[in-house]
This record gives sequence, structure tokens and C-alpha cells, in this order.
Amino acid sequence: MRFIRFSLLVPTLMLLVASAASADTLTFIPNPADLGDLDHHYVYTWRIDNVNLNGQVVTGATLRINNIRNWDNNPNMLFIYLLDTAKGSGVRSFVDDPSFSAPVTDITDDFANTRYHNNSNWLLAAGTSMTKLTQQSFLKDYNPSVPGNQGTNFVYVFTTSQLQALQNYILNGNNFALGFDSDCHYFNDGVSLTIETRPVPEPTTLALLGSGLAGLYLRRRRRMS
Ligand SMILES: [Ca+2]
Ligand SMILES: [Ca+2]
Ligand SMILES: [Ca+2]
Ligand SMILES: [Ca+2]
Repeated sequence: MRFIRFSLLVPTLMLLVASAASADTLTFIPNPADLGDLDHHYVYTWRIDNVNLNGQVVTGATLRINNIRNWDNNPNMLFIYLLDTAKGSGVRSFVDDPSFSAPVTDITDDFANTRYHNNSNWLLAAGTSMTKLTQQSFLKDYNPSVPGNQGTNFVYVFTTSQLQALQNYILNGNNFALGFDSDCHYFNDGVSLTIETRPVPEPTTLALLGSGLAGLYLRRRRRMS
């Protein structure tokens, strides 16, 4: 009886361990890594191609912007989107302040606002699916002459519904993109995105787990009777 129980449980445990071991972390860094210091006058897309989930599911995603700081004390906002795709590969930009006046005072989310969407050089094709991740304002707390007087290490963790959107966007064409509308100038020391994936539990694993539990159950019943 003892031999039967182990013969069921050991392969089950081995399979579970094998599944856990093949969980994966994908890390992406744009070029340029600081997205051109996120200039107020632009909207940016960063398209990431050839993403292969290898049949795994997305279980986590984190966007980091190191040492981000506003360039002055004006009101400001950074709008961040998750996109199914973008027209151009890699990092592309679009001028959302044609006057190039300084200081820029216009704060408009140009992914949500359609004023530029019919321009031929707009960053997204009509009908592209998108999900707003967040919007954030940042303080001016950067002074190069004062050591240690630095900006914010911004960390954004995707919600469950945003992870689902990310998975859907990747599965549609093995690519996705992030969109940034910086409506002030955000100096920073680099952007990165990490995506966590893990295998989908396989039917064979579940079946073995089920038979293992059934074996335990039978054994307990026999003991009791
Ligand atoms: Ca802008
Ligand atoms: Ca896509
Ligand atoms: Ca804008
Ligand atoms: Ca920089």
C-alpha cells in the first residue's frame, strides 16, 4: 500500500517542480533608454516586437522609470498607456505642441483626446486597442549642484485587468507597445519593463494530482474501515 501511494505522488510532485522551475521573467529596455528624457513637446510610443510567451500566461508586469523629475515647477502630467501595437517599431515620437512655446502650458492626454488622431504621422493606426495604465505628476526636485537631491524612482505594477490586456495584445501579433504623453519635460535615468510569466497547468499534471489525491483518499478510507 505504501508503494502505491508513492508511485502516484512522486511523479506528481516532480511535474509540479518542473512547472515552477520554468516560470520566466522578460525584461525590456527602450532605445534610447530614457525615451529622450520625455520632452513635453512630444508623445512617444515604444513598440516591442517578437514577444513569445511560449504558451505561458502573463502573471505580472512592472514599469520602472529611474530618477524621474519634472524640469520646472509648472503643473504637469505624464499619461501612460498600454497599446496593442504602434505604427512604428522601437521608439517613435509625435509633436503634440506644434508652437514649441516655452514654457509649455498645454496638458492634454493625446491618446484619449482625438485632436491629432487623423494626422498622417499620428503614432497609432485607427482602431488600435489601448488601455490606460496610469497618469502621474512629478515634482521638480532635481538640482545637479546638490548631491543627493534627486528625483523619484517610479514603479508601476500592472493591475489584474491590465495584465489580461497585456496578454491579449501580445497574443495579437506577438507584439505590444507602451505610450507616453509627457506633458512637461521629465528628465530620467532610464525606463524598463519586466513581464513575469508561468506555465499553464497541464491537464496531465492535474490528472496526476487528482489521482494522487484519490490514492490518499482511498488509503485513508481503508484505514478507517
Ligand atoms: Ca506631450
Ligand atoms: Ca499586438
Ligand atoms: Ca499632450
Ligand atoms: Ca536622461
